[in-house]
Amino acid sequence: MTEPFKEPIYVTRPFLPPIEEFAAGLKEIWDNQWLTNNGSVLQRYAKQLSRYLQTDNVCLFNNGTLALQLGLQGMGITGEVITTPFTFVATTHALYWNKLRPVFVDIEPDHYTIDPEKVEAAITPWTSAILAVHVFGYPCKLKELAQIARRHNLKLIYDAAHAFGVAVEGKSIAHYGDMSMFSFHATKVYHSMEGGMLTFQDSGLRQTFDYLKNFGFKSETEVVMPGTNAKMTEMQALMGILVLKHLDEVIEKKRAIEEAYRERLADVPGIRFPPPLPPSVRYNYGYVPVEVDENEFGVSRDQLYSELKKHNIHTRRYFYPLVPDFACYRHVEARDPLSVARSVAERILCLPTYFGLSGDTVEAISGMICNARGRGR
Ligand code: T4K
Repeated sequence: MTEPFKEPIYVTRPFLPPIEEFAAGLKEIWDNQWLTNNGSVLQRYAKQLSRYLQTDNVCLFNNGTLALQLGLQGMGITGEVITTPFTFVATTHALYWNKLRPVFVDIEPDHYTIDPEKVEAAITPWTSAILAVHVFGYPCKLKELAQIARRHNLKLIYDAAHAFGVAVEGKSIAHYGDMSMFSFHATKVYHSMEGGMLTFQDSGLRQTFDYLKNFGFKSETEVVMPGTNAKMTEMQALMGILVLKHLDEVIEKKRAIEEAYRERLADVPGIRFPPPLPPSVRYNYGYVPVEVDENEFGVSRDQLYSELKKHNIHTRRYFYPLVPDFACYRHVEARDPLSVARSVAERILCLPTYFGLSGDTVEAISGMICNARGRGR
């Protein structure tokens, strides 16, 4: 039996820029004596993101969850929202905090994004929006969803928490749909420690989002709406600026890691990788999800997860359980059996991938996966 790793191997580790770069930025913040509330570093950061994404319609927040929650509020979404059960629970929480009713429909089996046919079948007179997720950074069925939204006069909102750096047909994924939310949490391929961003088509929304994240203040003496505090700090913005400088290297490293896993595990019965994305997609390689088929692999996904854990390899079962199976959402009436999502949630396992992960470690993890095969029989 192979020895466990001495240090834990996590599913991800944040990319950290050289500490000297961060220290130099801190000096500026110290000199300014300005830590938050739309400081100069944040303003510079917002401009850089606008340039990177080729849109002026960018609004920064202190995390992705509040960005999405306030985005839905600012857009005035009401009633029912058709959404995916195969996501991080924050997607649904953002609906809940707006008193919106989630209508869960199934996903497609290749890249786990919401199934457009199921979306169309679930529309009622109370539906006002579709909230789809580019899960693992895999683009949703963009054209089909846009057509459905247009046909039924619905807002199309993307939870793009995993999708910073992804582009489709030469355009950043931020340009699709009416609004997209990106998470800049430390665990993401691109991050600002904590952080979130909305991008949107209607530039009239900018003012509302700015009010909502700053208590609704219009001026020192005027509050125009019941906002909250969701402002990004100067230190978050500094980290965001520095990580952006290194993003291409980070993505390239993670691309090589995914390729190594795919090559090494290609012929292992019972381990399935999602099919390669079409050439029109520039991917960010944020996650390496595989499906474990117990019948072919000989041990279940959960057994493999535990076996790897014994070796100090901490894979994650993103996204299991499905959101509608959490206690706080079990009361939501199901209009769809969610059979694909249920089957994927039982089989999915995200393998470690991060900038500092060596090729030797990827090889060792793959070897341990191969060794685990059939052990449960
Ligand atoms: N929508 C979607 C689809 C999302 O996936 C998310 C967040 C959101 C919305 C909300 O966006 P934010 O409000 O978070 O901006 C993690 C993240 O906390 C969460 O941001 C992310 N999705 C989710 C998929 O993953 P956990 O509970 O798995 O995190 P945690 O703390 O277990 O971290 C995972 C591993 O990363 C750890 O085992 C070790 C490593 N790690 C983590 C941190 C924080 C580090 O090495 N260093 C670190 O600083 O949720």
